[in-house]
Amino acid sequence: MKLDTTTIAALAERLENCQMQQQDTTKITDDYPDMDWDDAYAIQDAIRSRKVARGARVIGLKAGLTSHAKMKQMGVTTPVFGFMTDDYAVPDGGECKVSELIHPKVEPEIAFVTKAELRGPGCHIGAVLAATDFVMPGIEVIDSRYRDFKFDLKSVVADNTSAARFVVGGQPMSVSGVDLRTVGIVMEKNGQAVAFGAGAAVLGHPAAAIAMLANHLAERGQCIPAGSLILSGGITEAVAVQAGDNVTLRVQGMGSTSIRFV
Ligand code: 0L1
Ligand code: MG
Repeated sequence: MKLDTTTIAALAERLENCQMQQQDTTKITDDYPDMDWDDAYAIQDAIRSRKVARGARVIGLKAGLTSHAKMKQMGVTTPVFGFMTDDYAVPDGGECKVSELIHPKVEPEIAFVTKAELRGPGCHIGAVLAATDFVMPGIEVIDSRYRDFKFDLKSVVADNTSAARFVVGGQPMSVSGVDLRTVGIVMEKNGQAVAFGAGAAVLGHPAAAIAMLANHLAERGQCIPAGSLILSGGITEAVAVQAGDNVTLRVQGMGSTSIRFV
């Protein structure tokens, strides 16, 4: 690690304050160009501790930048991992207040719910499918705290991978009932299809993103507990939203989930 604990705590406070006060900031690597991956995840962990200390519950995990479309959109090459707390959850069909966010975008995702612990190293798609209780449609609302969504990978990891809100719903499906590579998705904004694709856009198979998360956590002595909700990453580029927009994600065989921006 290149940063001391005081700096890590200060950067966590800076980024979380931006989130809570809907203010953007420049990327933290501008100030700390030598920070490393451990520093970045340590800042994310410090943000998580601040939220938990205030009574928030961690209710989900996420993989981000798992599709070539997203990587190309953001100019990066590696997936990243983050967490979601209970106040990020929007009920299916519910409202998301844009005034609580900086510059939200939506991503169509496949959400996994596990029934058994997943522990790396060596976690693979087969282990993920065996440990999955069901999958369902999920829309992630991302909201980078960085000005104009301009960041590098370490900055975005520190910023908890832009996590802000999410909705899941539709018809939960067993993984034995669906080929997650060929499953089709359509995301609509105000009734118009704005993004469409298939599960294979996520690392060839969305379960690969969950396996990568388990292997990433193993390097840090952690695992994915049974009963976890995990967003596997955007299948397409993220789509900007504003107040008044209605977004629906339809996933083949799994129904739909939706969110309204007010
Ligand atoms: O969930 C995601 O794919 C987003 C990861 C962070 C990058 C971004 O803000 O677009
Ligand atoms: Mg995402």
